[in-house]
Formats: sequence, structure tokens, C-alpha cells
Amino acid sequence: MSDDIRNNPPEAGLAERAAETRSRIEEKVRKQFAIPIDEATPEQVYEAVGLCVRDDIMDSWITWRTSTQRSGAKCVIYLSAEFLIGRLLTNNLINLGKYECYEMALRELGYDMATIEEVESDPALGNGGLGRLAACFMDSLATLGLPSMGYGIRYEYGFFRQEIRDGRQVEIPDNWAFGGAVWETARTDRTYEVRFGGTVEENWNSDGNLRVEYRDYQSVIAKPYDMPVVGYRSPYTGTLRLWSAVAPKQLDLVQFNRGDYESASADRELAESISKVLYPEDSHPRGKELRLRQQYFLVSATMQQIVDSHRRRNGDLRKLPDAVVVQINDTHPTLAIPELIRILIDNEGFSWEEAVEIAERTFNYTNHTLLPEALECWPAPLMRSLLPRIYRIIETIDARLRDRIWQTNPGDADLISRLAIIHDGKVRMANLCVLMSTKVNGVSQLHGKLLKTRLFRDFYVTQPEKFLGITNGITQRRWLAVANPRLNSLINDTIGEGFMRDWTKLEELVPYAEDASFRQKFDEVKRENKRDFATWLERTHGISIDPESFMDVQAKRLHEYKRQLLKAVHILSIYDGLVSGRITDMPKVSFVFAAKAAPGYVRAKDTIRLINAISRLVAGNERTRDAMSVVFVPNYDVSTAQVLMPATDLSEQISTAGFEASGTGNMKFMLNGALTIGTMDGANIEMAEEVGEENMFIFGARVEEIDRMKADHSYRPREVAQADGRLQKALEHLVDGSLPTSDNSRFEDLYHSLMDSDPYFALYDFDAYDKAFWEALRVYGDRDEWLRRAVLNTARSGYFSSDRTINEYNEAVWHLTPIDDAARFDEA
Ligand code: 4GP
Repeated sequence: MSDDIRNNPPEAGLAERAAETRSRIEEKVRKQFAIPIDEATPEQVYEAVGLCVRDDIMDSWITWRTSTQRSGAKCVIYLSAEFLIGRLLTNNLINLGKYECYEMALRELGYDMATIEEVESDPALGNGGLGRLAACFMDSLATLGLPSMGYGIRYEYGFFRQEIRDGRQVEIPDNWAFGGAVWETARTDRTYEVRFGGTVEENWNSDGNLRVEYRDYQSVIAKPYDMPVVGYRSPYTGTLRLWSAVAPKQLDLVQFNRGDYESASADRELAESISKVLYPEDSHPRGKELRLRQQYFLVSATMQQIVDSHRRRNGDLRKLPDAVVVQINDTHPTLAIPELIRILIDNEGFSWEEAVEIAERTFNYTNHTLLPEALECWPAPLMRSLLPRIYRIIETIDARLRDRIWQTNPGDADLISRLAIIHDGKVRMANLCVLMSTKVNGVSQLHGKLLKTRLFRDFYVTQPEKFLGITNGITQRRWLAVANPRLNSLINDTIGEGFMRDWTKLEELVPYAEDASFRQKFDEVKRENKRDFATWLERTHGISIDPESFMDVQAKRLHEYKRQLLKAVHILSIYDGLVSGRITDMPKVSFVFAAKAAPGYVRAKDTIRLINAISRLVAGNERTRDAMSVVFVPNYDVSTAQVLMPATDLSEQISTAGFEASGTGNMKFMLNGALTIGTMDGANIEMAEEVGEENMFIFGARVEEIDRMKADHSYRPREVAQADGRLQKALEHLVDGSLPTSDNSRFEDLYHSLMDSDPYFALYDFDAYDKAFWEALRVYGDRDEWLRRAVLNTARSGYFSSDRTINEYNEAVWHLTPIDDAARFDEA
């Protein structure tokens, strides 16, 4: 990245501030590593810089934390098993308004900021969509000055690092702690005990009070690490608190001295395994005991701490819902609900009714997927033995629910079986969340509607006021200012920098879509970003790509409903067309994929193998290799997205209608001036409303059509394939041995999944996709028209700011008071 991109003209004082920063960095290197700066490695310089930035943050962090706590202002707790935060150095510097200063200081020390930025590891403490959303939300909460804390788990190993060997995904453990750990502060003064297993005895005293005795349990200590969340030019610094599990005692010395080394450290290992690894699953939960332990560990430590702080500060726990509102991010933290009830009854002496009433006013739940197989259900026996007291509480909630339904709908056993929390030997987490939450929201308007009409219909009928849709958003700070400094500067120079805090101001760019000289500059930004991406790809993965080619990108988790397979089969049809001479006039296209597959999801991993085989097929044929290329970018993570999205021309958002809850990648591409080829699914629908359908390439079956086919079983994928020669021929590659694989394996399972059932209607939408794709290439041929639409996409993306999303949550769900605007400052 060139030096001046992120910089406005040097202001008065910048040189002095840079000089001061420079000596602070030098000093930090000396104190931290006992060496002069000229002996420091880039890793040491990174750490020193990180620590200086952290020092810059500390005062405001302490001030705001203590003053919001003292004032008793209501605070939102964002409870999430995942926070995909990405690298923090550049983001924090931009939000603090100190990027130029540090960049200049580093330059004077002989370092280039880009080199230092890349030293930082990307903490992959999440699997995908909902984890990244949580990170965008934290940024917006701090920027908007809304009192907030995020609570999650400090997994030692985050999401696996993906390597591609012989065309296959290989999962490598990813220990992120170096580099990322610069930002955290261990809070040894705030530890909590979390109990597992054992037995529970409930005794009623003669005065009618319940006494609960816990025996023979195993305990683990939850130790918090706090990370500051720096808002954009905001005085308010939020906190992300991540719990790490440690054994209650270091080592059993008696056992150890007896020579029983294994038992002596067994407890410790079991305890620490809890925060060892993030489960790399999103839509295929396996009933794993460790996963359940992780979930309870997170919520127990969090709820104990919340109750504790509230009691200390406020005294009256009845007022807890006035001071704290908890947002449950997907069902993973559901046990927070029975855990709060447990604490209130067992530790604080509340009655069942009081405890339940407090809990019902405290929690809200966000759902992120309609896939029924992704809704968590735990085997009741597992929960009963691992969390006996919690299971008892859930049983009581369930029994009372059943009684209520029996009274309102006598004899309706079906309704009971649909709404029950414990059913068929399983504990249904979503039902528990919906029942006990004040508000339940979907993450786009379509998804919100489908929650009401499909997934939670029975709940909706009785409590319609509970349900709403709040469309997701992304932070423009990371996804524009950090990821695309060139476009950021261009917009800054054109309409001023107000859009960083108020993204609706991007609208002011709309007239510039008609301005040829602006379009020219917009085009140049994209071209340079493509060159940067090509350089990065070569340097990082040794993969070459033509930066002059049309960049057609599908980057997201690998899942059948997202239909990477539709895209792959379509590429095969283009290959055939080029080889046979049917296609003659096509600009050079790079088809780029980036996706991780859940390790146990065979079909998803096979799709990666297929894409890599197509890549080799295309590269091996002289009629295709100069016309197109297929590139699989390994290890898709936040940092990869930051270089890939600004370089993209066409964004692939082609899920089967009714399956993608919202999508947020779609918004990031749009903001960065890509045009979208997509179905009417998730937030794509709202993108079409904002930018106009004519500025996207919308195709394919709508939700109603898909629903109809599912209901009447009328869909015959094989007939669709047989009726279309191109499709038939493209599909044959999967089984005829023409695709080069290292072990001559073929793709029979993928082939049959499409031909025999095609549950995601990929073949059904093939022809519509094909037409939309060629229309996209036609428009791309008309540079002015393409650029006009690209500018409009950026200009009309303001609605998708996570600031807007957070404001909606606040108005409809949380009701927090922002920290006084007058206290804000513009310059650091
Ligand atoms: C994802 C959804 O698949 C995606 O549509 C949505 O944009 C995102 O959550 C954030 O709301 N779901 C998950 C998951 O990440 O694990 O279910």
C-alpha cells in the first residue's frame, strides 16, 4: 500500500506527534526486549507499537468503564460463542485518529506500516457469519457510545488454518495468541468457579426456603481477558471479555510426589481443554460433551459476574433488567437463561416466580439460520449428568410450559410436542430461547418473516409482539477505511469524511455516478486494488492471477445451500463452450473461490476438491488457459477478505432462496463497488431495494417457488439436466474422469446429489444463472455503464452500516442511553 493513501494532508503538529511516538516506540522496544530499535525484528517492533497504542487507549478505557459503571447506565451484554475480530492494529489506529502519526513514526524508524501490520495474527475466534457480525457490532456499539460488553471464550486454538494439498482441504491448528495477545489484559481479580457434574440435593427448610447442595462436582476456574474495543473517534471504549479455563489448583502435589503423574495433571488437562479449541462447525452440530461444557462455561462465568457486579453496585437484584440487557447470539449461549435463574434461586434466595420473571425481562435472542439441522438440541441424559442443576431448572420450565398449553389448548398434544423444551430425549435450545426471551429477531426482513411463518410459527401465533427482523450490517470502519484505503480516500476527497460516522451520507456520492472523471478515478482504485490482491496472492500463497482480468468472486463458508456447486458446474459449462468454440467472445475472467468447509462435512470438502480439479483442467488446456482461470484462495479469514473484497468486480450471492438468513459478505462487496449476481434471498432483497434491481444481476427461483416445489415434490433435477445439453455435458465431467485429480478420483457423490435429489435447486436455477452471468459480462464490456452501476452500489450501501443495525436493536430491544454526544471529540 502506498504511504499517503490513508493520510489526509499533514496537519500542523503531526510531525511533532510522530516524533514523540517514535521515541515511545524506541523506548518500548528497549524496555520490553532489552535491545535498541535497530536490532529489533518486525515482530518485536509490532509488539512495541501495539503496546504503545494500548497505552493510548488505557486512559479512556478506564474512564469510561468506571464512569458508566458508576452512573448505573443500562448496559448491553452481547453474549456470543464467537467473535471474529480480525487484526486490531490498523483498525484501532484509524478509530483513534492516530494512523498517520504512527505511520510517520514507523517510516522514520525505517519500517513500512504494511510490513508491521502483517505480523499481527488474525484471531480466528469464530466460524463465520455470526462471529464476524458480533465483531462489527462491538465496533458500532463503541462508536455510538452505547454502554456495552461482549462476552466470549478465549479459545487457545481458533478456527483451523486451511491448507490445500493435492487439491484437498487440510486443517491445521491455529494458535493465534502471538500478536493478538498484545491487546488483552488478564483480569486475575475477576475469576469465577464453574461447576460440572456431581449431584444436587434440594432441601426445603422449615421456614419454607430452598437450600440446594452441590456435591462431588468438578470445578473449573474462569479467568477473564479483556480487550478494549475502540470506537471511531469516540471517547467511549467498550470491552470484549474472553474467558479462559484453568484448573482450580495448579497440580496435585500429593499425587505427583507419589509418582502418579497422570492423575495429578488429568484434572488440569480436562479443565483447560474447555477453552482449548473453537468448534469448527456451523451447521452440523455434533452432540459433543466438550462443546456443551464450553457453552456452560461461558454463560456461567458471565452470569455470575453480572449478578455479582450488579449486587455490588446496585444492591437490588430485582432491578437487574433495568441495568442489564443480554443479547444471546444464536443458541450457543442459551444456558445463560437457566444459569441466571439458578444463581437467583440458589445463591440469592429468590423464589422460582421472581427468578423467572427477572430472567424473562433480561434476555433477547437472535437467530441466524433457518436450517433445521443447525438448531441445537442436546441429549437430555448428557445434560442431566453434566449439568444436573441446570437440567432440573429446564425440566421445571418445560413442565410449566406443558401445563400452560394444556390449559389453553386442551388435548392438543401435537402443539405441546412442537413447543416443548424437552422432547424425544433432547433439549431444544431454540425453543428455550424463544420462550424465555423478551424479543426474538431474525437478521434480515425476509428471515424475520420466515421465523414467524416457518421456524417459530407456533410461538408467533401466541406472542406475535416478540418477533422482529433487524437487518444485519457491517462496519464501514473496517470494511472501507481499513480494507480499502484508496476508495476511502477518494470518497473522503469527494464528499468529506462524515460517512465514517454517518454512513447514510454516502448517498451524496449518487450524483457522481454520472460524472465521467469520478468514474475514472473509481476505476483506477479498483485496478490498483486488483494489482495489490495479485501481489498479495503470489506472496502469501504462491498463486498467480491476472490483475487485468474480470474478478468474479465467491467467498464465504462452504455449504450446499450457498451453492458453490452451481458456480462450479457453470464454470465447467464455460470451459466446454470455449473448447468447442461455442463461446468465442469473452473477456478474460478469473473465477475466485475462498471458503472453509467444516471438517466433518464431506460434501463441502468434496466441492473444494472439485473446484481445484476444475482449476487444473482449465489451466491444462490451451484453448482455455488464456481465457479464464479458476483460483481457490486458501484459508479464507478476515484478513483475506480485506484484500479480496476491494479487488472484486462481481460478487456471487447465489444461495437458494429462503436459506441464507442475511449474508454480510454481500454488503461488504457492495460497499467496495462490486456488482452482485444473486438470488432474492436474505439481505440481497434489501440490497435490490436500496440500489435498484436494475443495478444488480438478480436471477433464479423466489422463495414461494422453492416452497411450492418442496411441497408438491414436483422437481425432477435429472429431467432438468437432460433437457439442457450444456448442463448435461458440464455435469458429465464429475464422473467421466476428465477432471485431473492427484489420485484419479472422481466426484460421483456430488454428481448424484445433484442428479438424484438436488435439495438446493442448483440445476433448477442453472439456466437463469447462466443468463444473468452473461448479462453481467455484457455490461462489463460497457465500461461506463459498469462503473456507473458500481459507483451506485457503493453510494447506496449506507443502509447496511452496522451503526444503523445497532440503532435499531437499541430502539426496539435494548433501550440504552448513549453517552452524551457533547463529550465526543473529533481529534485524538
Ligand atoms: C450466519 C448466516 O448464515 C448468515 O446468513 C448471516 O448473515 C450471519 O449468520 C450473521 O447473521 N449464520 C451463522 C451460523 O454464522 O453459524 O449459523
